Amino acid sequence: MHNAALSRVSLEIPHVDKWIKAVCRYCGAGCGVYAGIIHGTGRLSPAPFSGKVIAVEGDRDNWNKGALCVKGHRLPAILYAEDRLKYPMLRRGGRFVRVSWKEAMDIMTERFAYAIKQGGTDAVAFYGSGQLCIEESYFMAKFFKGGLGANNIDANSRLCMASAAAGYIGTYGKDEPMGSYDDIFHADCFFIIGSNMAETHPVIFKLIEERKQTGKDIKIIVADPRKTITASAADLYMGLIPGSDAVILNAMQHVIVKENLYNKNFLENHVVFKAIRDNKTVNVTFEEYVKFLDEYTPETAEKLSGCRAEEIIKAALWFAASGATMSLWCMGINQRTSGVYLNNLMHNLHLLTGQICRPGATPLSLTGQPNACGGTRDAGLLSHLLPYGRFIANEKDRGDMEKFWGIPAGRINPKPGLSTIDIFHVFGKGDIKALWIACTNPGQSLPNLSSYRNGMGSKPGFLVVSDAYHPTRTTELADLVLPAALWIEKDGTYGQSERRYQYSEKVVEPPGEARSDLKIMMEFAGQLFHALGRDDEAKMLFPFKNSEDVWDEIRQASQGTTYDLMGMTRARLKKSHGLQWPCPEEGHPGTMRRYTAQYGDSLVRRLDTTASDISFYGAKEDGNRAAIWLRPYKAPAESPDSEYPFILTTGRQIDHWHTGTMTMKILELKLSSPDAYVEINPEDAARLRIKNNDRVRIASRRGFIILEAKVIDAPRKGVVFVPMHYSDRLINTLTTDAYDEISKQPEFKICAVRIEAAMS
Ligand SMILES: Nc1nc2c(c(=O)[nH]1)N[C@H]1C(S)=C(S)[C@@H](COP(=O)(O)OP(=O)(O)OC[C@H]3O[C@@H](n4cnc5c(=O)[nH]c(N)nc54)[C@H](O)[C@@H]3O)O[C@H]1N2
Ligand SMILES: Nc1nc2c(c(=O)[nH]1)N[C@H]1C(S)=C(S)[C@@H](COP(=O)(O)OP(=O)(O)OC[C@H]3O[C@@H](n4cnc5c(=O)[nH]c(N)nc54)[C@H](O)[C@@H]3O)O[C@H]1N2
Ligand code: SF4
Ligand SMILES: [Mo]
Repeated sequence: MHNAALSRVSLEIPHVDKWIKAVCRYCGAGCGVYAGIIHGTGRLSPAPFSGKVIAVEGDRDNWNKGALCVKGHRLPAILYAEDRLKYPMLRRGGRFVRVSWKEAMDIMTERFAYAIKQGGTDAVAFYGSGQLCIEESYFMAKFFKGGLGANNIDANSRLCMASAAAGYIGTYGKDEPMGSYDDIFHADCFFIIGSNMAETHPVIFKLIEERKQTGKDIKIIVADPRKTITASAADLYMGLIPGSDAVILNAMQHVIVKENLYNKNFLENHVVFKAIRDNKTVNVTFEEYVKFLDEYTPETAEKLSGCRAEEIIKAALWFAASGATMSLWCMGINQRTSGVYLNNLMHNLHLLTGQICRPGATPLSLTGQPNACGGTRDAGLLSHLLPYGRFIANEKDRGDMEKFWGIPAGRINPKPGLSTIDIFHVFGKGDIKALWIACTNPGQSLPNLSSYRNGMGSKPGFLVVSDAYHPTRTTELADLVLPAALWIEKDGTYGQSERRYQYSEKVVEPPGEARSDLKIMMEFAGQLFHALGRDDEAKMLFPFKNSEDVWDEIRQASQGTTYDLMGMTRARLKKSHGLQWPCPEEGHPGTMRRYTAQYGDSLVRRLDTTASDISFYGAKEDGNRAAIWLRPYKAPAESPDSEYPFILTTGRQIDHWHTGTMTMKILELKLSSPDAYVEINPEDAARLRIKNNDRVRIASRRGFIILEAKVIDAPRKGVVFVPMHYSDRLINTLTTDAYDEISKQPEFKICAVRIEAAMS
C-alpha cells in the first residue's frame, strides 16, 4: 500500500526551545502542528537562527495523531524564502519601487475612493481566498457588504468548493458535511470519486489505509479517469471517461432501486423528491423518480462512461449493502459545468440507501484549502453570501445582518455580486476600476488565462495585490504590491473539511515591514471611510483592535444559526485541538455528526421539536426532509472532436501547492517534482510516435504550451493530464472558463486539446 509520502517521524532537533500549537497552512485536511522555535542563545542554537522556526511536528492530540505529509513537514522553509516581500512596492514608470506603508495606503485609498465616486460601489472589488483566516474573511464581508453596500467580493473558493456548497444547500438546505473523519473508522465501504486524496489529502487517506488494514472486509471503490496513487488502493477501480459521472451515479441508483436495496423507511420519513420542470423546482413522486432512472441502465451507462456494466452494478451493490458506506469526492466532481448536479447525485445515493447520519455512513465533500469552509463559506466571503448561512438575495437575512451590524435598513445591496470569472471579465473591460487581490494568485490559477492576464495587465483599472512573495504571476501585473505576513507570522482561526475550527497562534514576526492581512484590511477600511467622510460610522463598524475582537463578533453573528459558535471562545480554542460546530455553549463538546440526535447533534431537538432522532433541520420548507434530485446527464462544455481529439484534465501532485509560490522554494520538493509534464497513455503515445521525455506541443482552442511527455499507464486512452503548479508553463492558458450555471464554478477538469511532437 502506498505510504511513502507520509511520515510519523518527527524531526527531533535538540535545540528547539519552545513548541507552539498551530495548523498546517496547506490543505483542507487541517492537520494540527507544533512549530518549534529557538531563542538563539546556546551553542546548539546559534544566533543567526534567533527567534526562527526551525521545525514542525504533527500534533499527536489532534485528529491527525501526529502525522503530516511531505509538505507539512517542510513548512518552516516557506517563511525564509529569498523572494519574501518585505516592503510595499509601487509601479512607477513600468518599474516597481519601494514605498512606505503610508504612501501605499494613501494611494490605494485615493484610487478606491475615486472609483466609488466615478462608478458607485459596483466599481470596486475584492478577490480573496480560502487561505485567509476566518477573521479576515468576516472582516472583508462586513466592510464591503455591510459598510460599502458593495457585493463584488468573491474568493478562489469559487474555483474550488462552490459546487459542493451549492450541492449541500440544494439537498439539505444547509452547507457543509454532516459527517467527520471519525466516520472512516466505522465505514465498511469507501466510494472515492473525482479525488486523488492519496496526493491531495494524504493524511486523511492514511486513515482509510489504516481502516483497510484492520483485516475486516473493507471495500474501496475509486472512480477517476486516471489510475492515480489513490486508485492503486482500490478493490474496484472505475476508469471512467471524464465528464460521464452523472451517467454512472444515476445508473447506480437505477440498480439499487431495481434490486430493492433502497431504504423505504428512510425515504418515507426523511426525504422528498425534486426536479426542475419548465425552469421551476417542483416536488415529484417516488414513481416519477424511478421512471426518470429508467433510461440509466448499466448497459447504457457502459456506452457513455467507458466503464463495464458489471463494474457499475458491483459499485451499486457494495454501496447499498455494506454495513456503512462513506463517500469522498473533490475536484473531479466540483470543477465541472454540471458540478452542482453531480454533488446532488452523490447525496442521492446516501439518502436512497439510508447510508447517512450514523457512524461510518456519510457523504463527505473534501475541501481543498485550509479555510475554504470556515472563511469563504461560513463567514460569507462569496459574492452571494452573508455570514453564517445567510444569503444576499434573502430579504430577512439582509435585515438580520443590517440589525446585527447596526447599519441602516436597505444598506446591503440586494443583488448578489459578480462571481470570480465575471469580476475579472469586468475588470478587464474597465467597469470595475479598483480591484484588491489577497492571498491568491489568479494570474496563474484562473482558467482561460490569457484573456484575464491581459485584463489585469491593461491599465484602465487599479490593481492591488497583497502576497507574501514577489514576483508572482499576479504581482507582476499589479500597480501596487503589499507585503503580507504568512502562516504563523499572524494569528487566526481556520475551519477545515469536517467543520473543525482551530486557532493558530502567532509564533514569529513577519520579515521587513510585512503585515498581517487583517491589519492591512483594518487600516484600509478606516482610511477609505475617512476619505468618504464617514469617520463616525467607521468607529461603529470597525471597533476591533485585533483578531480576538473580530472573533468575538463572529461568534455573536453565528449565535442562533445552525453554525452556532458561541461555545468556541478564543480561550477554549487556544487550549483545544479544534472543535466542530455547531457548538452553542461553552461546555458543549462540539458536534461530530449533524442531523442526528442519537449521535450527538443537540440542535435536532431545538430546531425540530417533533423529531425523534434524525432531522434535516436546514430544509425547513420541506418539513425538515432532504431532497433526492432528478438530475440528468449533461455533456461537458467542450468535447473532443477531429481537430482537438484529446481530453485535457488538470490537477495536483503531492509535492506542490497550487501555483508553487511556496513549495517550489523548498529544495526537497522542488527536486522531487522539478518540471511540468503531460501524462499520456502508452497506446496514445505509440500512435502519435511520442516517447517518454519527448517534447510535445499541446494546444486547445485558447492557447498552447510545450511540455515533456510522461508516457504512463495512468490516464485512460484519449485523456491527458497536466499539473497546475508550474509558473513557467501556464496550463491555464489552455483550460476553459465555461462554468456551472448554478455555482459559477469553472470546468478546469475538461477541455479538448490536440497533441503533437514539438519541433526542437
Ligand atoms: N499536494 C496538494 N494537495 C492539495 C492541493 C495542492 O495544490 N497540492 N490543493 C488543495 C485544494 S485547494 C484542492 S481543491 C484539492 C483538490 O484535490 P483533488 O480533487 O483530489 O485533486 P485534483 O488533482 O485537482 O483532481 C482529482 C482527480 O479528479 C480526476 N478527474 C478529472 N476529471 C474527472 C471526471 O470527469 N470525473 C472524475 N470522477 N474524476 C475526474 C483527476 O484525474 C484527478 O485525479 O487538493 C487540496 N490538496
Ligand atoms: N488548471 C487548474 N487550475 C486550477 C485548479 C485546477 O485543478 N486546475 N484548481 C483551482 C482551485 S481548486 C484552487 S483552490 C485555485 C488555487 O489557486 P490560487 O489561490 O491562485 O493558488 P495559491 O498558490 O494557493 O495562491 C495563494 C497565494 O497567496 C500567497 N500567500 C500565502 N499565504 C499568504 C497570506 O497569508 N497572505 C497573503 N496575502 N498571501 C499569501 C501565496 O504566495 C500565493 O501567491 O486554483 C484553481 N486553478
Ligand atoms: S495533509 Fe494537508 S494539512 Fe496535513 S500536513 Fe499535508 S498538506 Fe498539511
Ligand atoms: Mo481548491
